[in-house]
Amino acid sequence: MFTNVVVRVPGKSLADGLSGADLGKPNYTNAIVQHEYYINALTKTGVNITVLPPMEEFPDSCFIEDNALCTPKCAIISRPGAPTRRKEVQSPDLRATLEQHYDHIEEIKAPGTIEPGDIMMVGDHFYIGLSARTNKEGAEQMIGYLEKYGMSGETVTMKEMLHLKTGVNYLEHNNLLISGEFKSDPRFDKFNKIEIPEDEGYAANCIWINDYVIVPKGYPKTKKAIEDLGQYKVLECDTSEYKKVDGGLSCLSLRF
Ligand code: CIR
Repeated sequence: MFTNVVVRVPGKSLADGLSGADLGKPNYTNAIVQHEYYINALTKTGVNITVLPPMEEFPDSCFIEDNALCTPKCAIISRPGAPTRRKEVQSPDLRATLEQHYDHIEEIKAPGTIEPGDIMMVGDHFYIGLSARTNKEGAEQMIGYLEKYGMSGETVTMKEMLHLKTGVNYLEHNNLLISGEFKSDPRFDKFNKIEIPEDEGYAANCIWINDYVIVPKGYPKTKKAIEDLGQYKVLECDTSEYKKVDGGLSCLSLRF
């Protein structure tokens, strides 16, 4: 059960966000409309939403998921691996917002790097992808903090995807959306795996919030597969402007 969500409105600089996609630059006006729609969808799930203002100096700062891991027991401020994103986490409004909700706030320190897009929560266990953004030192520090508060973590080797949750996302009830390189990883065999077809790979990044699942708009096979599980209320959200800078539904919020 999540009670809180934090989002950050994109700035006009979103057009300069990091991107490995070949889809052109995001349109700011459309991005704002899609962001408002995202907030509306979140509102339907019954959570309290904190909306933080844009930070023009950081083009990728609307992808606030990468700024902190918010667990039921503590928050851990990250240290992004992308140099242009490293100082996002120093914004006073991020810390102030976390302090409103948490007695315990920890921080990842150099030389560790970690972006929580690489972290998937399954109960009190956390899978941490070792990606181009998250290094072993960052993952080890994170696991140390998780263990300090009675939780656990393990690392997942990755080769292709930007973040772990680019390709694998837990929808509670033992259901796991899984795509690409993770399909053959035996560590995920214990889950009810919903394999995302290659042509809908982007839709592996859906979010579960209180038995709602938000699915990116335009991926009918994935939407149907989730609806067919019969366990969720499914909402669609258009994130096409964010896709242009490698962002998806989970990246756009902290949920706790
Ligand atoms: C980046 O490359 O950092 C951003 N353009 C996209 C971040 C996506 N975040 C996420 O998957 N958690």
